[in-house]
Amino acid sequence: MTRKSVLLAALVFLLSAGDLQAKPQPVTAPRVIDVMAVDYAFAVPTEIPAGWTTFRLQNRGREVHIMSLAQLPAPVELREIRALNSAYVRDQHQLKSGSITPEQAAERWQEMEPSWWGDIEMQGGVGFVSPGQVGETTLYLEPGLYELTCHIKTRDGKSHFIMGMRAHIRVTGEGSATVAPTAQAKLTVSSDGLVLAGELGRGDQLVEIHYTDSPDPLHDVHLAKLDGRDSELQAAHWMKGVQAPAPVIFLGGVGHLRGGESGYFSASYQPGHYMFLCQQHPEEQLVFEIPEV
Ligand SMILES: [Cu+2]
Repeated sequence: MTRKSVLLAALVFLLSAGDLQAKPQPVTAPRVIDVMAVDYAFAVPTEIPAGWTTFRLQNRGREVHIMSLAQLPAPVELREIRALNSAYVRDQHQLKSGSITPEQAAERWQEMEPSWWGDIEMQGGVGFVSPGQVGETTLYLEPGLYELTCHIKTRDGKSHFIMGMRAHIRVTGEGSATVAPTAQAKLTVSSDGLVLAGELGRGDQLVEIHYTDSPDPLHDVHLAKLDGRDSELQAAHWMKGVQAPAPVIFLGGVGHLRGGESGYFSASYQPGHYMFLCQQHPEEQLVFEIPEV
């Protein structure tokens, strides 16, 4: 190549690079990630791109499930969290079988609790989903390592987490830009309770769940289809133990997010009564009716 052609090639490269930079990045709807929940495991992809993401959780099991999502602090490696989970599960099995005492289990946890344990951040997730139902929750994901867990208890009182309902997803920095979906209604969650703005009608509806800053930051939102007079009381009571079976049909929701953040979830509404409620504060309930017309 002559000096002139090298310069020309460099000029073409610079022009095309400039051209690339000037092009607006395509913006897409949230990416849909299918998650299968069975008794007692999650089937999920191991790696997904960052951005607005819809988790579509199909409950193919016979017990209700939840998909809580937590972001692990940056230095934590996958093998580290897996080893910690395995050691904890081993101790819980030994505790159940009576081969160690609750004091010994607590002592072992104290010894292995890593310094970063308190830095784990809850990042929403899909609320309670009853068998045969699908929960669809849309969240914004930053790159990092995430843990998915279910903390429902079996009919004989064992945690689904212990039984194997835990998985990890690495969220990478690649992929096209995504935008948040447009919701039909907004549910604001604060220490004052749940406030719904907008009308919900029949059919598929998307609700924005917005968490405000709160002195007690642990809130979550779940949607239940009510059936019968006492079912709202039964659902609120069930929240204290979250042991299968559930007294109502759960249709998903949005797990805890930081103050100021929103997640979205869709459900198909039929005429009848529904309730939004918080597991952490079962007294926070919002009952509403979807009319026939
Ligand atoms: Cu479960």
